Amino acid sequence: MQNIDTYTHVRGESIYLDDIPELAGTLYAAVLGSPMAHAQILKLDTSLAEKLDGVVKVITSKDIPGKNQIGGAIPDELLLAEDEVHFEGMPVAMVVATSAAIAKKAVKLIKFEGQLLEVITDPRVAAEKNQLILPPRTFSLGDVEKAFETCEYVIEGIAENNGQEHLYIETQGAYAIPLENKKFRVYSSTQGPTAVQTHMADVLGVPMHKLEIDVTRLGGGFGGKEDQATAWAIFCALGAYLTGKPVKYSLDRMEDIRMTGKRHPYSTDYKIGLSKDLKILAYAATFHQNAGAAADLSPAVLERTLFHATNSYYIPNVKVTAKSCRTNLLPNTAFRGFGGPQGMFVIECAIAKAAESLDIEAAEIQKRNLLNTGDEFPYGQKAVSEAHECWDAVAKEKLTVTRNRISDFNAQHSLYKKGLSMMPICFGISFTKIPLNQARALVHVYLDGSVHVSTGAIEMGQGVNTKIFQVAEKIFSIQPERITIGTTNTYRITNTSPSAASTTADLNGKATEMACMAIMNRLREFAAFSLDAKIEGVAIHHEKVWHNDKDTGITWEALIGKAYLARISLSEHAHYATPQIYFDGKIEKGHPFAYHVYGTALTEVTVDCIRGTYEIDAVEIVHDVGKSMNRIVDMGQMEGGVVQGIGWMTMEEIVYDKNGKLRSNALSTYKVPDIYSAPKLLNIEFRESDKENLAIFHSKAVGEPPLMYGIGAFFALRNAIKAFNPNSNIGFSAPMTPEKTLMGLYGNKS
Ligand code: LUZ
Ligand code: MOS
Repeated sequence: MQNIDTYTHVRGESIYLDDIPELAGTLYAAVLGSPMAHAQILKLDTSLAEKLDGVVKVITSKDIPGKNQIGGAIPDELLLAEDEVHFEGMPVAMVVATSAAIAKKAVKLIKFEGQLLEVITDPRVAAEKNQLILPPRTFSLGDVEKAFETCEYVIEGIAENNGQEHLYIETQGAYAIPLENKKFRVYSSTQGPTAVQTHMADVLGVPMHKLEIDVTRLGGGFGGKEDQATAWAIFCALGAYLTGKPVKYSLDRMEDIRMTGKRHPYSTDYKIGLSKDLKILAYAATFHQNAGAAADLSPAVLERTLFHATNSYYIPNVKVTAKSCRTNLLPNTAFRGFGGPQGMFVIECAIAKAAESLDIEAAEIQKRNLLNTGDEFPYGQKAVSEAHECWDAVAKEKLTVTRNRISDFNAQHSLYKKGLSMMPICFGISFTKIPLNQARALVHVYLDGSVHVSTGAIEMGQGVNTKIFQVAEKIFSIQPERITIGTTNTYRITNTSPSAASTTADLNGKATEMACMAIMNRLREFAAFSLDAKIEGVAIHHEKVWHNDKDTGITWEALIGKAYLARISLSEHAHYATPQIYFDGKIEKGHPFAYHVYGTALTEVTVDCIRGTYEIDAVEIVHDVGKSMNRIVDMGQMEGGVVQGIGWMTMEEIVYDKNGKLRSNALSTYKVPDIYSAPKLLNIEFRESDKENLAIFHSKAVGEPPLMYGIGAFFALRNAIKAFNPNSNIGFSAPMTPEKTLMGLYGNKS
């Protein structure tokens, strides 16, 4: 089944925030971001801006009716600066005007003067100064110190990864409409309507029930709108509250890049110990997460780094510690993988370095240490593993052939070199914060037999509404034309978890399944009663009521009509909470994930050894899907994820200067993969399995896991560089840009 949005997408009829018709009298907002990364505010003069024709109001922290606070887990984030600014781009004041152009012009007329304070951009410096968001956390298994003593080989090093700009096609934005009695309806491009509603209630000083947040769909989120859509929605609501007029703010691309957080850069020390037969006996790492200037989701991201620190490997002795370090950069936030990719990158660096020092292929170490079913993760959960199956499927078909072809090629070419890498993945599915693993669905059947489904799921291009649609279609067994998926609305579905953690289809799909089942059970009971038949013999499918497999002549529509007259409820609100999961933070052990997703990618690259440029020739993947409920949607998620991961690992480079100024603040200075830099061949094989799992219709979550295949590109490039210059001094610092590649081709170890 194709994505249910296909028809309106290709016709340009799909509704995004900017497509919502505006009411007469709508005003437009723009925000002044701090020009300094860390400063005491000496002067904030808005008088010139206020005088500009068309400006209705200039708003500062003093105008906030409720609390000036939008922090999530930790209340450390102001909506508008008061005495100090902590990062460049931090909102300082907001203008509301009769046009967006006037609002932007007025922002430039606000005078900001500050006394510069010390700017910290490096997480290690922050850690030395004890600028931590929370105390460090450690996961451990076995006894690493003792285990290192017994290791034949012990290798240490440093790994660094950079951040990543989300670059959702639709920028952040919102549209707030004031209603009667201090009620507001707010359209927001958010992954988390409840986060918007909660913090908006605090800032406006009104209860949550006054706030209706409504979302039709997003033009992408990737985590960037899990927490960080909130501020923009509140700015609009605040403007609406203070002016009594509808207020809209749709950020332009540069505002968005300059004022919103990104993936977390990390700097990590690692140590890995192997036995003579290449078993990894011990692994230790200390992660320094660059959180930026506020906590945002950093503690949760940090936690997932620890959960995925051993990737797809069983290691009996592990000690991994992570520090969330406060710096004067944009507050970093959720991004597809949510700290998992950062953790997995480091263990792959450790394995690659060990392999290089032993003069073997990394794959020799990787394959000997893959998880088996029953192996324990450092956090206590036991694996139900597909790691070997996926690895073997790729290795058997492709590894030897590719390796041989590459060595022939490299022998014949002196100025082009190829490299390959294997990248196994293992990603845990569930919010690591256990209470978030719940969802609700509200299903209505109308008198004509048509169906409306509401859930807490946000459609952001990932196809979740298509999967929810399939659930309703399958349970009711009715024609697709009869079903509509509604907007995500806080008046229909309350207290939603953000659409995140790859869990959206599972959580909201299961709630939908439950609601539809409840209605169907009532209908079946009613049909049996009307037919004076035993319920066991009665079935409803293909728009008909059947008795002992014989058509009774009662159609779906007739059944619904009769059920209504008999006063049977045709609506249901269902609640789903993932069973079996728990986690004890005191001992850092538990069973936090409903299940894991596995897979392996083989990546092949060619480096131009004069220019340092490169091509990704091929990525061959075998991916564990459970039982895919929608191949097209799943394939789309996988292809997008792989390419986004490759971008993070190769060409996307976020650059701040020493003063905390973002230099890569536009698409002229920040490069994401386009069709030319995408892999020439991207081959994804679905590996289906009959094992039980907690996924919706056994179709495993597919949102985040494929991103981590992109890590393989980094190591394939590294191997190509080493093929040209075995003595290269290339480090473990991602992204592997063409500049770094060129330096690596010609820089030698001393
Ligand atoms: N968001 C979140 C996430 O709040 N908790 C998580 O565990 C998570 N994991 C992945 C992506 N977003
Ligand atoms: Mo996400 S990183 O699942 O919002």
